[in-house]
Amino acid sequence: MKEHAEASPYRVVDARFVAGAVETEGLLAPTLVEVAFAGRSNVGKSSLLNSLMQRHGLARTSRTPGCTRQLNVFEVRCADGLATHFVDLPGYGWAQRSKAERGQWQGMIEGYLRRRASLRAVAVLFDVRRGLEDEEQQLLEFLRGRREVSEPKPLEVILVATKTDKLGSSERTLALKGIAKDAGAPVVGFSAVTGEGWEALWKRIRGAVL
Ligand SMILES: Nc1nc2c(ncn2[C@@H]2O[C@H](COP(=O)(O)OP(=O)(O)OP(=O)(O)O)[C@@H](O)[C@H]2O)c(=O)[nH]1
Ligand SMILES: [Mg+2]
Repeated sequence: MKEHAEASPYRVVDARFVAGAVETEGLLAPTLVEVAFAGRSNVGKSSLLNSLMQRHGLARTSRTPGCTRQLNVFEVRCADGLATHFVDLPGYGWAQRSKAERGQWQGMIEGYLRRRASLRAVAVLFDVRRGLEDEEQQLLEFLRGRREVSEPKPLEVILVATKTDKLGSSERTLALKGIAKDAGAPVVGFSAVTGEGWEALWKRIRGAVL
């Protein structure tokens, strides 16, 4: 466990797997507000979740893209009483997937993002070395449409550049600045290896769910 996390008021006191579903209809009725984590396959969604929740191996990770094939819901509780659901979404853009499977993914994810009333924020993850590509732009466009119909609070979209440990510090700073400028929005740099961005991301999440 990371020292910074141990000392933080955001310290996670309980994190558990609640349920998995292959379609939105299979999900339990929401009992807590939710934050979903989306991004292409292999970008590091499940690793980031384990890091945020301070639990190794709770969300399954793999070097092989396409590891997470269903919506996985986790319940997280912090020392100060904050409770939320985190939803690990299957990754998109997995080249080996058939067209039918891609269509299925899109239907499932879009259905979830469109209809889930308890959804307060979506973290859109992308590799810091790639930035925002077509798929991310499409997802952001879709979320902008969804934002407008959210009540009572607009849906928060949190841009997260993952695997920042793969770049040297000056390259990393430049890349993050460039992406934020292009996106016209702040970007959280995150590394599941070093823990960089842990507190910054929790802050954004708490701002959306509280
Ligand atoms: N260096 C580095 N590697 C990472 C980081 N995060 C994830 N990885 C690696 O990237 C690979 C994919 O990570 P996952 O967390 O399984 O990715 P995912 O986005 O959940 O993938 P799918 O479930 O297939 O959509 C694994 O080999 C991880 O160890 C990071 O911050 N730094
Ligand atoms: Mg995964």
